Amino acid sequence: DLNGYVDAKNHSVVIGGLFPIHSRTIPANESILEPVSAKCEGFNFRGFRWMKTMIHTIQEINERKDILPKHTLGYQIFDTCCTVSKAMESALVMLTGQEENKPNMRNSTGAYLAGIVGSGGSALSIAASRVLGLYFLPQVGYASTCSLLSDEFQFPSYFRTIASDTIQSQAMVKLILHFGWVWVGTIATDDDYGKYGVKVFKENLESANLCVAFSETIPKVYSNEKMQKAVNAIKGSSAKVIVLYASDLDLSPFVLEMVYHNITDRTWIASEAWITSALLAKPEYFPYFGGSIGFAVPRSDIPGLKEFLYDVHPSKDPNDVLTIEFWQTAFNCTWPNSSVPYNLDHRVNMTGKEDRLEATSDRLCTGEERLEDLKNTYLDVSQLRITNNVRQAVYTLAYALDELSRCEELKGPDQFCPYIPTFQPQELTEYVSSLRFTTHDGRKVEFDESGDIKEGNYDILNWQLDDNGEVAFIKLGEYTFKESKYELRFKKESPIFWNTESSKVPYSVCTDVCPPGTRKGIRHGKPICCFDCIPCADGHVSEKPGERECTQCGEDYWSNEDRSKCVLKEVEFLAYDEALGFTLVILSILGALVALAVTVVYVLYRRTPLVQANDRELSFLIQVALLIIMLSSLIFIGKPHTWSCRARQVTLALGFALCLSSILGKTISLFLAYRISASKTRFLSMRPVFRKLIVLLSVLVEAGICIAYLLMRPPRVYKNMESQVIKIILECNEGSIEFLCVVFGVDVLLAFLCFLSSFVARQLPDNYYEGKCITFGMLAFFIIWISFVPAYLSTKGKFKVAVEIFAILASSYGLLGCIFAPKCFIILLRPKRNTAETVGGRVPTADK
Ligand code: TCR
Repeated sequence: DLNGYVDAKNHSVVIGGLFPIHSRTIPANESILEPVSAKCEGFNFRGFRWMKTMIHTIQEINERKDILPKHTLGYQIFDTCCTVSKAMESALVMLTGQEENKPNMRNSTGAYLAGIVGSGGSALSIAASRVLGLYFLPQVGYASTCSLLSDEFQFPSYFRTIASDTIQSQAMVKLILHFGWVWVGTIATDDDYGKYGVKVFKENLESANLCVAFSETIPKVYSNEKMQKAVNAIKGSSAKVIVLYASDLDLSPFVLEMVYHNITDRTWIASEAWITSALLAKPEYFPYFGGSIGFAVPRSDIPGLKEFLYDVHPSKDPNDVLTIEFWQTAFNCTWPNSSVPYNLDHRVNMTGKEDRLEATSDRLCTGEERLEDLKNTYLDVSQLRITNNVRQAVYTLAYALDELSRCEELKGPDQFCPYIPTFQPQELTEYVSSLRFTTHDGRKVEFDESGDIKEGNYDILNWQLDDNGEVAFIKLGEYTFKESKYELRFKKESPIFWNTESSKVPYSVCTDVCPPGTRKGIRHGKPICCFDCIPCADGHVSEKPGERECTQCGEDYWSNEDRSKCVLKEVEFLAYDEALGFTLVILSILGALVALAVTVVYVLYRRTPLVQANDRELSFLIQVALLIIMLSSLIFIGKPHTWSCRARQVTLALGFALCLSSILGKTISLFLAYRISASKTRFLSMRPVFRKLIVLLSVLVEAGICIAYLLMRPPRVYKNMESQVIKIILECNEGSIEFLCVVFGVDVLLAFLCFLSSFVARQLPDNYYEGKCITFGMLAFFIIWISFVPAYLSTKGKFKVAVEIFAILASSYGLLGCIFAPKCFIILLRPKRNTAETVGGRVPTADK
């Protein structure tokens, strides 16, 4: 009791066909004990068209003189009702020739079964192919895309004129990458097509580092509980892009569910099975599914098919139950005297109740109904996609048979050649696997070792509303595959309709891309697309959005405020043009001028007793030394260079050495004078040459040490990065602290001697209080340099140098002030006191 068509009379070879002409079987009544073939319901216009196309193609082949000229093909077609059991049953019937339980490849009419076209859904093909594969009976699928069918060991004689879902799933991932989506949900029907399709899709998605937000199945048999699970997943997820792997027939309840829950603002990535489905592409569903994007088998035009399809009328054959049912369903009427029930529906609907539209339509069909007025999927030849695959599948078997029949022509009569109709099925399978032909529209058909089509392409379609308010499938581009080359190409000019509030490309992410300056932080137990954005640490940056790690800035660089860029560290030194530097420059120049002024005064009054007293030359030397010291502080200011680093300490040390040794020259003579005045001996008196010798000696020693210092461990410029992270402090590295101590040690020693000798001689009564002044000056000098040490050690950066300059200036001002200020005062303002008398007195100044 199988629905179907047979035209096998007078034909030596027959091609079997399996088509989903009904959508489902009617649940069996349990009281029946005897196994009977299930009845079907839900007339499927698309499947009916496919089947008609097969018949049309066979007729076309029979008419052609170039294919199988000596044979005519017959066909035997069964309705699978989209059910595995029906498909199995049909396959067995074809194999066994109905009643026999042993295959004889002969059908009931005695014609030889060459191969089978079909069947629709993957699950059915898989089931049928497991049986047919036992006998290597060639089976050519036109719509089954499950990746499992590529397995040549499980399905050795299965071929298909449609690409495997592996390719489609890859294409989907490419599409997702193209639009920059990261977070994608998947919904699949609970069958081989949906589950394997999503499996391959997920694998590809994950290897592209994208994530699956949720993965749900929609039940084949309506179950509210399972459906709600899927709906909740969609509602609760931030994924706005959802891949929907399902056949259109299984999708209707899901679509209604979307409408019921008013779930809009989602972009659906359609699988090939529903992207061009007339069942779903209705304007009333457009708010929910508009903007869907998917891959479709390329469209084709089949010459003569339209006329053939229109040539259908129930009055032609009263036994043709399918045509009668088609007519009844299409025109919503009952054909007179027919046993075909009208439009039954035993499905459990969404409310959970079984609603039987048992009643046949009251209206009787007249036979006058016009197909031209009908808007029906069956007659719509504008979207011949799978239909074209059916045609190619039939042609595949026909061409293979043709080559088989020509075997003798090709190989010569001596070779072993199979003959129609006595060939073995595996022989035809061989021919199919090496077959190669070009279709009427110029496409190449060739199978690879797993039986899949070798090259081809998909159309990328987008659901848009046309001017008539109908859903149109707008071609956005193509996805071509050939051997291992896959390419996604978009047409430039075609605008895409997006079903989003903004009508812009939807945004589907788990968490937003991390802005520059932050890095991705893993959330434990969450997919890699969900992360926290953690700000980079100081000195680390991330320049581009979405960076995984912050990179450390180079040595001379530091992060900017947003941590989005490395910027050159600020270079710090005591510059001339900043306030502090400038003040110090002024002070030192002023000091130098004062020293000069003193010299000028001394030169002008060089003949006065005061200047002459206690060695004029030494006074000049002191003034020169102070001048040098004052000016040497200038070397400390400004950007340090190697030369300035080397010059600064040495100049200072020499300056001090000169200054202090000259002072020492003076104080020693004072000291001696004091001793003399105390002991009344002139013995210890010192000649002026000796004093100068002291100076020379000290300066020479100091200079020697300095030269050794410069030669052995010279100071150099040093970029100090440790003391402050965001700044580079340019400073002078002293080279060797030991040397520096020695260098200044000499100065300290001199200073100490000066102090001691002047301290002893401070009581010496002279009118100009030379001893007291020097003692005082040396005290100031010591205080300044002693307090310098902690101040210097506790400051940082450029202020260190400033402290040093302060000490230098203060100490030299101190000396200048203490030693020369009182004298200049007398010279300039109290000239009366500047007389030999007063000077002379009891003071036996040892000079001259
Ligand atoms: N492969 C599906 C069935 C299917 C289909 C279709 C059914 C495909 N394309 C178009 C109806 C209309 C792709 C399967 O199950 O393998």
